Amino acid sequence: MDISQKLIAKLKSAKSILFFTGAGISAESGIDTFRGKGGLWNKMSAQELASFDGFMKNPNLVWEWYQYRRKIVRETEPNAGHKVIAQLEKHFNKVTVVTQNVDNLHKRAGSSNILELHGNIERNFCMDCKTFYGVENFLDSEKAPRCKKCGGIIRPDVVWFGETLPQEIFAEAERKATESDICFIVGTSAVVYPAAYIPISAKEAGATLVEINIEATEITNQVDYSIIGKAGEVLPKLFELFLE
Ligand code: BJW
Ligand code: ZN
Repeated sequence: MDISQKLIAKLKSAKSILFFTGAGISAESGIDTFRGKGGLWNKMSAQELASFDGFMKNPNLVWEWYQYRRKIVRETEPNAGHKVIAQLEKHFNKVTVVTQNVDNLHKRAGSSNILELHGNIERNFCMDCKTFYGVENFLDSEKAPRCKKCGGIIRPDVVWFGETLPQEIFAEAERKATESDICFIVGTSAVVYPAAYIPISAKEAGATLVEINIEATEITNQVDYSIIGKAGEVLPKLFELFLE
């Protein structure tokens, strides 16, 4: 891998690093991405499974799909990519992870500053009284469960199409982006907004953008460095200097 000396020098002087991650960083853990080869949206309908209208039309089908994905997430482990990002907290003043993923793998890898833009698959909430429920409450529920307090329908705490992102988390992510010296864009197609504004905000505030992906994406022509390769291989190689 040819990583220019200029990037290495930038890394050495960086104080604040931001990782903007997507489904591709978890691909090597065995979790399907949404788009591209083998992507979930190639075989399933985003409208039916990841929208509020889809859920209201058929809550049991959507619930079943999330239960299936939760089972996969529980059986997987963070990979080398997640782990390197977590280890970097020892070497840089500020490391922030802004993730579109709902799989909790950054947390399980040990990262401590994580901003989840699209929620977390391990949480649910009652649509009526907003009580939160962890996944452990419904391990065997094949149908969308009802709230123990008010009888309302319980849904996964994730952000579906057409829904607003958690406003405070998004604002904090924007703040961290504008404070960052380097922003790594890892394993995301960068087509889903407003999440995809995060690296753009970082760039506008002067950060160096580095993309790590197995192929070129919507954002490649705006980055300073594009590294084509798997996150679980590129990240350990790129940071080996700092991890020794
Ligand atoms: C590897 C690798 C390896 C593989 N190593 N790389 C402006 C224009 C047009 C539309 C819109 C717009 N603004 C808003 C919209 C609508 C919409 C949107 O953006 N649509 C576009 C798709 C066109 N946005 C929304 O609806 C958002 N809300 C919103 O805008 O609210 C305001 C509003 C309110 C009311 C009315 C209108 C607006 C909400 C978006 C929510 C997205 N939700 C999902 C599901 C989450 C829950 C769940 O998991 O079930 O989030 S969809 C899905 O996409 C998921 C992801 O977080 C998100 C992003 O995907 P990601 O992570 O980039 O994955 P992929 O699969 O796309 O890419 C994987 C990449 O990895 C690829 O590039 C591979 O090459 C790479 N890769 N292996 C490195 N080993
Ligand atoms: Zn309730």
